[in-house]
Amino acid sequence: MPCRSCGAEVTQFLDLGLQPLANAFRRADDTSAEFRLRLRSMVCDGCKVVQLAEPGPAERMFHAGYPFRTSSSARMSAHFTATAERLVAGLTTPDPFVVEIGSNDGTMLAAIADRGIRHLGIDPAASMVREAISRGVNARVDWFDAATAARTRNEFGPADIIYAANTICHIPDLHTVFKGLETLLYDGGVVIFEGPYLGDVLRLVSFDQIYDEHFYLFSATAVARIANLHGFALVDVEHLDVHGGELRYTLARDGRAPSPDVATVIATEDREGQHSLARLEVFAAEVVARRARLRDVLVEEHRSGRRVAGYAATGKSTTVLNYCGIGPDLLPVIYDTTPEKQGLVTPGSHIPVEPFPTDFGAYPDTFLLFGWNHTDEILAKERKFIDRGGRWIRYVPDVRIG
Ligand code: DWN
Repeated sequence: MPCRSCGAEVTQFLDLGLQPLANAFRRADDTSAEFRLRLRSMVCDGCKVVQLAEPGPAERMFHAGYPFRTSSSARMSAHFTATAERLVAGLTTPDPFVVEIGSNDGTMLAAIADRGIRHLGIDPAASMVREAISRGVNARVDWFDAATAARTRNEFGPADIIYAANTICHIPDLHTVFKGLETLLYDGGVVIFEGPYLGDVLRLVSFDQIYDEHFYLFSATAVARIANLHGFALVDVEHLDVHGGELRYTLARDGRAPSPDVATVIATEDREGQHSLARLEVFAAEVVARRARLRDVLVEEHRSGRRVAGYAATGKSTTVLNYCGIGPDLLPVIYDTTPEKQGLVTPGSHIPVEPFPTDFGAYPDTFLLFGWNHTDEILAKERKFIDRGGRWIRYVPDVRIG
């Protein structure tokens, strides 16, 4: 099949089987059929981008009640406040305009709004747009595409910065995204976006980063090639230690010289053969082994009579639960802070999601840490559990219990 980004041939290297939509939490009594997508990871022979074989139904994935909120992590809230400060520092025109694609609950734009800078958040999740507006953010329910970009430019003028976090990799049709970027961006402006990094997924074997919403798994090599296809240049790249390892890409089309970091990261990716079938097939074999080890540890903990619960019903956990065949028999409950998920069951595996117990005595003996990308924040929060001898089952960067 052709690459969705450049049309060249793609090759499959991983098949996680039929998986439900990662954030399709549902009522326990909902017996309607669950949409399932065959999660197959491909690599493109042309632009090198890693992508899913087929996209999920966007309108079912990013609906009005989309349950993920950026502010569910204090660490991420701080990250986006710092990001806003970085963006503001880069503004040069007298009356700048900042656009965020996938603005979610307005965590990043709230800091821009506080400075009185013209801005617009665009997000298809109406519930999150309402939250953003309640924080004083100018946000609208919409998809970002060429038409939205044209309307936005007509209304506000060109954007100095177009920013997106964990959004561009969620959009299979990059052509309409780049047509929109081309239309909306001021000639001397920049596009800055960040998302899960292929290099970290391979290094950590964090296979749970692969799910319907993450249509692409970007790298500097792939983003540079995709940018060039659309008249942009990758002019900076920065590694971020958030969400399990991400890259932040800066694109421009004003002929500015790229940072040396771009060539450095691309050379590293080339040296590690990150886009080679040989390397990707090693990753696929490690995923199979990781599944077996995680199941073994969980079954053993269950057999020992110790009470086990999941920690954070992340989107990523849907892949772990369904690919590893973990259901309520092995994991009776997952605790999560998101009200929109509490009282529902997980996609496919149908494990109840509950608020964290207020009575510490109801805490389990062991947590299966689905929120591994927030480990520091979570361990600091759960000092009492740890001091009481509570154990953690982890599966990234390897399977261990302790
Ligand atoms: O790319 C995406 C990332 C940015 O966010 C989206 N496609 C969907 C989402 O992925 P995720 O759900 O895996 O994100 P997190 O931030 O790894 O997990 C969020 C979930 O974890 C929320 O339901 C809240 C929960 N959580 C918790 O219960 N206790 C999170 C923290 C930090 C906690 O202490």
